Amino acid sequence: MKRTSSNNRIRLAIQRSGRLSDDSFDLLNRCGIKYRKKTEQLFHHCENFPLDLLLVRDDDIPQLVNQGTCDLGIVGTNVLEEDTLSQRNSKRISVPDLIQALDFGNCRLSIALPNVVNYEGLFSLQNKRIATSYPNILKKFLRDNEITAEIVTLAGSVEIAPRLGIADAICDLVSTGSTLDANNLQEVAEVFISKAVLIKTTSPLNSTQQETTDLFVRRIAGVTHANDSKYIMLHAPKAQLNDIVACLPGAETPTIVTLENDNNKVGVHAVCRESIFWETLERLKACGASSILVLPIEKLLA
Ligand code: PRT
Ligand code: ZN
Repeated sequence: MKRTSSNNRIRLAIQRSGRLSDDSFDLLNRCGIKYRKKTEQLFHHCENFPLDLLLVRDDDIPQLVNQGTCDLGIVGTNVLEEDTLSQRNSKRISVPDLIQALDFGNCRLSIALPNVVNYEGLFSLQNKRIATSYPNILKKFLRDNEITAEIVTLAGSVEIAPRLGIADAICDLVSTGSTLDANNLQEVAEVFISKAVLIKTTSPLNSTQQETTDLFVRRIAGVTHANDSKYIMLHAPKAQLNDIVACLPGAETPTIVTLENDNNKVGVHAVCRESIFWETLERLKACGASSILVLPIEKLLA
């Protein structure tokens, strides 16, 4: 799978099947990239963009990007951090560049104890056995917090380790917390906050590949920012315009338009880069805004 120098296409590694797969494919769709999806195939040629997809296990993605087999990869920062820390241990220093945070894969790596155990702070973990699939992140956390504990490394099903008697605590990924609840575990300490990111190889790309990469990253940034952003339109009394504009969360300079037949009010149109909650709308209304309309944005090219 090593690339040839005449190959001007770029290669992106994504998770074949798992929690990041659907969102990764959805991101490509949102970027307007078309490919023919054949379930059993690990290599996909995109039809309308010089990009090839390699479908792999998420744990392999940092290494594939690191060694230049793939130019780009979509992976959780939990996997990236674990890989980076394990490489430091073996004195390999090349780490892929993290180039764009994505809007999915959010979770946290947390320490959890059986509900029946009394937790009084991190020192409660002293000399305990903690099961995890992230031994290097956990080792660093324990070292930073001056806790001595035994790390039991497991490939999966970490949440049942206390019931099996092979660990006193676990350190595992949590998103809703329902797995911990179902296993009578209490979350006691957050070790690492994770989200999906786009990473790029540090191996040199030729100028065509670099241009394609820049274009791809711009598209991803466009749809990712668009997802967070909203377009807001409202009518504002001229006297309250400054107060109303100040209420708009993360807004760039708004467009002010005149209203026919109403000299006392103007129309305000703005892109808001942050979530617009009901509280914001209520505050705008209290400032005198009316006809408030909030619209989703599909694409955004700054
Ligand atoms: O086969 P492959 O190696 O590719 O996949 P995998 O089984 O190693 O990983 P997978 O598909 O489970 O997760 C891929 C990535 O998704 C992770 O590395 C994280 O970056 C991200 N992610 C986000 C999660 C979760 N949320 C998550 N909740 N990964 C795993 N979980 C698991 C967790 O381990 C626990 O078992 O979900 C359970 C907890 O979920 P809640 O909602 O009950 O709290
Ligand atoms: Zn994995």
